[in-house]
Amino acid sequence: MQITQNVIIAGVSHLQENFDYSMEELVHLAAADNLKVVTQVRQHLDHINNQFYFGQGKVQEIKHLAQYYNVQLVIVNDELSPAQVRNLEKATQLQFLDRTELILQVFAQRAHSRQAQLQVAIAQLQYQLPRIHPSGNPLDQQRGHGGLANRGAGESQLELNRRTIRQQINKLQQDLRHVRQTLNIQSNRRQNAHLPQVALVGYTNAGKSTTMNGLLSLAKESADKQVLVKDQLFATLDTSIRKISLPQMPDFLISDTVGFISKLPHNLIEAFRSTLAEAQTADLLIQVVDASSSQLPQMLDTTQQALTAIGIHNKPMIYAYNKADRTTNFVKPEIIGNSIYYSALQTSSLKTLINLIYKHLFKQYHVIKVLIPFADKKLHHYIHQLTIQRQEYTFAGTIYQLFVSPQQALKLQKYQLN
Ligand SMILES: Nc1nc2c(ncn2[C@@H]2O[C@H](COP(=O)(O)OP(=O)(O)OP(=O)(O)O)[C@@H](O)[C@H]2O)c(=O)[nH]1
Ligand SMILES: [Mg+2]
Repeated sequence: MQITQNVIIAGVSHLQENFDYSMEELVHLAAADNLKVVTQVRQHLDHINNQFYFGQGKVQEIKHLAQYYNVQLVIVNDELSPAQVRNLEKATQLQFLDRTELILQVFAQRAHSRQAQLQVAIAQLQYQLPRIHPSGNPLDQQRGHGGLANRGAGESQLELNRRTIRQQINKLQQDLRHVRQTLNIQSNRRQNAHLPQVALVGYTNAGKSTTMNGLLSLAKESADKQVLVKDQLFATLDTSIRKISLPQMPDFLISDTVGFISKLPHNLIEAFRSTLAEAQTADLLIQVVDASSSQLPQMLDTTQQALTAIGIHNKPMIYAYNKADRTTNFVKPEIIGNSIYYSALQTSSLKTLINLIYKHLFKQYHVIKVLIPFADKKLHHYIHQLTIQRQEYTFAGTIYQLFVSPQQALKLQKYQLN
């Protein structure tokens, strides 16, 4: 059973776009970390207070509310400076967690594979590195050096701790490289290196994994190929790659990966760079967006920013506006240019989506007919690696109807019928 701790969330609406939504999102993030929000504190400030982040009066209000609700933990909807955390904790005798740290904790909880665990651990240590302090830091306490009185000794202790953390990061990075070398993902990709690759990307909880599963069931893949779907933030942390094989069409690979969220910690994007590598090498991205969300423009923006941060520019993209069934008047899927309006829970939607994918991936492909003499075994073998739509035996040999790329067509030019 999960243990739930009660918390207060607090935010300053200073120049923060979509403040209300980001506070709502913070409630979900807290829930994802088994924390229950009992009340919210909001403040409008023109300037953030350097010392306390909030104004002094608000700090006292938080302290009193915490007493009233019997709460020990406050989550702040922003990244705080190490000094702000210290000052807030000293002034209130409460514990403060910022949004970045909360996201890191959620990731740490969700990380099941060794790769994800290592990636999160690295991001957490990188986050801690500039934040450790000679007094009151967890490493000091572990070593029994809490609250060093001597300033000189404190500084050297601080350096020692920083060095220890850096060494830990290096060690974890080594382990990570080792884990990646032995990962299935890579061997899967190597085996299928010749296949075109599609990557699902987008905001967390948009329905990427549901879309992946829908496409897999269209391809009649067995249930064990399905990926995890859950109505929670960051259900997926690892990348899964699957092959989609439908009759009479060329195969392609599809990958499902971790989702984005606004103010996703930079360290985390860095740490998850290799998990997101599939998106970098993909021939086509499908950006899944929750069409039923009032925050749609911000979600598109956040995804765009995250893609830019991992160095993805100008990649062909299908905008997949999912959960259309939750919007009014939705009956069937609709394609407008590079966008599809659909529901990942509806078979006709998935068929339309897969056709759109084929149109993008195989736009250079066309249908040809070739006549191959029976005796040419090597050529028959080659043809059977291509997409055969029909075949017919005649006295002169086998006639194949093929769906081929320009290069494949060139190889078969002299066997082509009319
Ligand atoms: N009504 C409706 N619900 C959907 C649709 N697609 C997905 N969902 C639900 O939305 C929730 C999130 O779906 P996921 O597929 O796990 O979303 P995701 O984008 O993979 O999320 P993360 O892995 O957490 O980033 C689940 O409860 C799904 O059942 C849809 O078309 N319509
Ligand atoms: Mg998912």
